[in-house]
Order: sequence, then structure tokens, then C-alpha cells
Amino acid sequence: MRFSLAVAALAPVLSVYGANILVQVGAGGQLAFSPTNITANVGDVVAFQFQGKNHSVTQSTFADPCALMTTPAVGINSGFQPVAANATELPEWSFTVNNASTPLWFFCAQTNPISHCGQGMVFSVNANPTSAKSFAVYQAAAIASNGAAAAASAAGSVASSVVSDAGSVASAVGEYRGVMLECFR
Ligand SMILES: *[C@@H]1O[C@H](CO)[C@@H](O)[C@H](O)[C@H]1NC(C)=O
Ligand SMILES: *[C@@H]1O[C@H](CO)[C@@H](O)[C@H](O)[C@H]1NC(C)=O
Ligand SMILES: *[C@@H]1O[C@H](CO)[C@@H](O)[C@H](O)[C@H]1NC(C)=O
Ligand SMILES: *[C@@H]1O[C@H](CO)[C@@H](O)[C@H](O)[C@H]1NC(C)=O
Ligand SMILES: [Cu+2]
Repeated sequence: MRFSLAVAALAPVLSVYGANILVQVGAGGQLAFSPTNITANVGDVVAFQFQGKNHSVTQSTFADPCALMTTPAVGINSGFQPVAANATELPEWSFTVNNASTPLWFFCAQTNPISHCGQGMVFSVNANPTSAKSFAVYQAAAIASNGAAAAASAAGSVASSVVSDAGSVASAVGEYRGVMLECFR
């Protein structure tokens, strides 16, 4: 996967250049991704627009919904993206799907004051709704775990990337920020 971080003006919702799937993060103050699950083709850019609070898009495994994936590679991670109540620009982060046969699992790693993952704030790409590894099963496992145990390690991992991501946001207002990194998948 390629992924990038950008900041967009508030007004245009679909504002990541080249993006063809937009996911709203925390729209309406809800602890939710919207849509919750998508199907995507190879080459599709999945762009996340952070609409409030202080959320993240953090990759997990299916088996451990509220923890940053560590194998077979460290998961991709937007880091926390705080949005002030009076913000006039919203942070965006995106990645490009490079294998449509591999489901991708994501959660919000925020645990303050409660685990967003434990509230069901999870997201999937190309999960098969009729398989044992469906989005519904993944979300139910996240809620059942209440974000426990695993959340601590995820928060620790995310915290280290917040620093650089926040810096990127601050210095990239209103323009596309070309933070393009290869994901080892
Ligand atoms: C966002 O959340 C993280 C994790 O809880 C926290 O470390 C950070 O200080 C928060 N940022 C803001 C601006 O509230
Ligand atoms: C948002 O509010 C904070 C706290 O009141 C203030 O420091 C900041 O300048 C405001 N930002 C904008 C863009 O109005
Ligand atoms: C895509 O993912 C599938 C399922 O995980 C895997 O079998 C296949 O080798 C992957 N293809 C590439 C090109 O990595
Ligand atoms: C997956 O997303 C679709 C489209 O937004 C939605 O209709 C469906 O209910 C979602 N599946 C689950 C299990 O939430
Ligand atoms: Cu969240």
C-alpha cells in the first residue's frame, strides 16, 4: 500500500486528489467510520477525512481488532488526527489498495476517555460478508473486547507516529502533502 497524509479545505468533501473512495471518520460526532466497510479494486485510493474529535485509522489483524498489526508487517497507521472544534481545515490520510484479495482491517486507536474500537469504531476493505471473517464478525469482536489489553500497545505505537503526523498536518495546510511511503504488504 501507498499512503499519504494531507489537509483539505473544509468545504469540498471529496478533496484528496485522485481519491476515488472517501471514508468519513467521526462524522456527526459519532465514533464510527462512514461507510463502515468497502470493497475496492487494485489501484483504488481510499481517503479518510477526519471530521472531529481525535481519531486514527490504524491497521489491525482480523484476530485482534483493537491492536496495531505487527505481523506479517507493521500495520499502516494515520496516527491521531485531532480536529479542533473551530477547525477550518480537516486532516486527510489515504492509502492505495494493491491487492484486492487480501482483506484489510482497521480500527480507531483512541482510548481517551473510552476505547473507540471497543465502541465498534472499526473499518474493513474487501472483507467477505458471507465468510467467517466478515466485517460484522470483526466489529462484534472489537466490541466484545471492549478495546481491552491490546489497546495499550496500539496506543503506544500510535503515539510515536502522532508527532510526525501532527507536524505534517501543521505544515501542510491547504496543500497536498506528498508523504508517500511503501507498505510492506
Ligand atoms: C489525541 O489523542 C492522543 C491519544 O489519546 C493524545 O496523546 C493526544 O494528546 C490527543 N491530541 C489532542 C490535540 O487532544
Ligand atoms: C480556535 O480556538 C482556539 C482556542 O480558543 C484558538 O486558540 C485558536 O486561535 C482558534 N483557531 C481558529 C482558526 O480560529
Ligand atoms: C494477494 O493476496 C492474496 C491473499 O492474501 C495472496 O494469496 C496473493 O499472493 C497476494 N498477491 C500478491 C500479488 O501479493
Ligand atoms: C457494510 O457496508 C455496507 C455499505 O455501507 C452496509 O450496507 C453494510 O451494512 C455493512 N455491513 C455491516 C456488517 O455493517
Ligand atoms: Cu476514534
